Amino acid sequence: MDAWPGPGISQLPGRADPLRLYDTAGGEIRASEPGDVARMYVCGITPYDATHLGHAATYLAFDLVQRVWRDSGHRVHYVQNVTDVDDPLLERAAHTGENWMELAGREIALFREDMTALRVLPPDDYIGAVEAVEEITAAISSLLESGAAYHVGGDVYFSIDASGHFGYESGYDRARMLELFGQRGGDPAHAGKRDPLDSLLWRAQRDGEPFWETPLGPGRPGWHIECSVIALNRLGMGFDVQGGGSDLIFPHHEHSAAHAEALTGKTPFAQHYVHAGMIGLDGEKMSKSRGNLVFVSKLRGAGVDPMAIRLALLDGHYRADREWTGGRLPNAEGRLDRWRAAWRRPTGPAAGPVLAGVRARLADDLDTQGAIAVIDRWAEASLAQPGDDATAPALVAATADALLGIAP
Ligand code: 5CA
Ligand code: ZN
Repeated sequence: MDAWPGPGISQLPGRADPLRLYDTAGGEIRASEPGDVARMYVCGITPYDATHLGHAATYLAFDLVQRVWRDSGHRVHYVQNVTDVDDPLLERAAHTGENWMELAGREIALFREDMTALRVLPPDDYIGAVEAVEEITAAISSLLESGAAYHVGGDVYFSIDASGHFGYESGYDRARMLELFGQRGGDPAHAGKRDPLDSLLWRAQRDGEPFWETPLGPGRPGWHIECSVIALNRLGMGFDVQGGGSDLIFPHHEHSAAHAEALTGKTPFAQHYVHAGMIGLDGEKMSKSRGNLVFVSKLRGAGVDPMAIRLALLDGHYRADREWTGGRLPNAEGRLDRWRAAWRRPTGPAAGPVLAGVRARLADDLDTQGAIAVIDRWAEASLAQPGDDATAPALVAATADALLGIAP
């Protein structure tokens, strides 16, 4: 399906430092080492409600990954899915009486608008589960043939023993896995499974649910195999970054990796598993099921500058769970005003150290707060005592544009 239009990116002199990122599987910050083309997969939305600030924060983190890679001279192949058929979407549609495809279509359109307004670089391949049913069923057939998958009635399950590496991505112990599996869409107590942690690959047709006629029979794909196959078929094994929020560490990314590893006999699925922290409101994770949401589209509708939303979300480390509080937006608006006032001045203090400083901070596991502080110091100095460098305001504005995605 179509993604959204990409914002232009200012060209900067010189090159970024190599990007170092925290890898959940390794439990450490390590350099990403892409080839000419850096390859990234980021899990997309389940389109049953509008984009909230938690989603936005997660997509912004991976937007910065792409910006830093590009600044260090890589081309980027970026793939994102849309979980446009799955239980939460169907449940919401059943609840409101809306057709599930119409609901998904509307929310995807709104997501595109939000991403465009926030100047998030679009994926090269934006793929709905619905579009990928054929490639997913082919993969499931192959898992059945190799014995990595088995039938429970008409459904098909993945055996966690099949990849030989199950558990390395999250590093969680079995008790924690069981707990999270039950909370996050799994069915640990389902009768007939070989292991409670085995996950659904294919759900045979049920009354009132959408289905596809396939070689596996009528039914629809499970969740983890969707991301596994969409990523694998476009990026190949061993791609550079698999991304999403920390609520996807287990079971989603563990199973996606295990599926692909069982399919190909190769490991790892991704070089880095990168996870953004959860944005909370009033002490709880912002989530569609809890209903404690602040929507990007609502803020935009109220006339908030999307660049202030962006800056507010970047003013916190991407990996930290953090609260959205009332002060964040006014704070970001004030900062944006100061930056823009300094960019409008004919001269400013030298910008070279600002570019180097922002690059260094972002290369260090996306230290956006550090990067923002570098620009803050320059803007404050400029507003107090403009200096005499006539190229500086434009270069600092270009730095903020290219690396932080903030439009001048
Ligand atoms: N469609 C699946 C992924 S394949 C899914 O998780 N969709 S989602 O709409 O629920 O979430 C989209 C992305 O936003 C995921 O990466 C998820 O981890 C992230 N996310 C959800 N809630 C929050 C939150 N409160 N804070 C930060 N990120 C969040
Ligand atoms: Zn996913």
